[in-house]
Amino acid sequence: MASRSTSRSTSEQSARAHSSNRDFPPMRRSDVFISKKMSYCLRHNPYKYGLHLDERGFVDLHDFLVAMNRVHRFDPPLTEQRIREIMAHSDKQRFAIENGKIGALYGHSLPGHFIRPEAVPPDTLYHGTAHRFVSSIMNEGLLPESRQYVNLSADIPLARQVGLRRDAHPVILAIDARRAHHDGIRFFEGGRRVWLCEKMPARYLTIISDHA
Ligand code: HQG
Repeated sequence: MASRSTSRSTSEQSARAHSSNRDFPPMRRSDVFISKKMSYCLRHNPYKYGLHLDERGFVDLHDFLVAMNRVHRFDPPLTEQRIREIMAHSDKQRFAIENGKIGALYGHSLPGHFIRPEAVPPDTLYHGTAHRFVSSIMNEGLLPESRQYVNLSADIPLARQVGLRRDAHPVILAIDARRAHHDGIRFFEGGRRVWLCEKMPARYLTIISDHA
């Protein structure tokens, strides 16, 4: 009896000690949650994290992890391994880790233009958008709006996914990238499936899917 009573009292003490160390059990955040925080930091507001991006939009990975954990108090802490898992599971290549640095590959709204590798595009690219923007786009072309670059998709499913963010029945535009490139418009890599350009005049655009 005595030993059972001692044993129970020890486990109760241990449970109390545990609960006083941590009010809530650690919550493993979803890939999407972490990816959105990473995008916010690396595309839009590194200053909130006390970080400065280089001319390519990259920052030291160790500094990035320290800052992300400080601001968001991730528990368990965000690690390079978790970021690599998120990147590997993603449908889009939003981020890259190179030479101990991390950066977003597209989508920046910070002033200026981060340097992206210039490359020859495929013959046709795509852009998914909302019906309400189409007349303006067909007049003035695709503009970067709040981003550094216009975002183009390498395939129709991705363009549809992008357009669905703004319209349940998005309009898909095809871009004659071959002719645009031939005419001197510069294209930049935005990671797997994403291409970037500074603007895309309307003469290279064709509406290929419009379920209005
Ligand atoms: C539209 C997400 C009127 C354009 C997505 C778009 C993408 C015009 C909106 C990435 C226009 C800008 C970027 C003009 C362009 N008149 N509207 N002349 N020119 N527009 O969000 O391309 O998932 O800045 O059609 O998936 O939609 O976060 O660009 O509708 O890949 O990684 O102006 O952001 O990536 O919207 O999306 P956005 P976007 P993540």
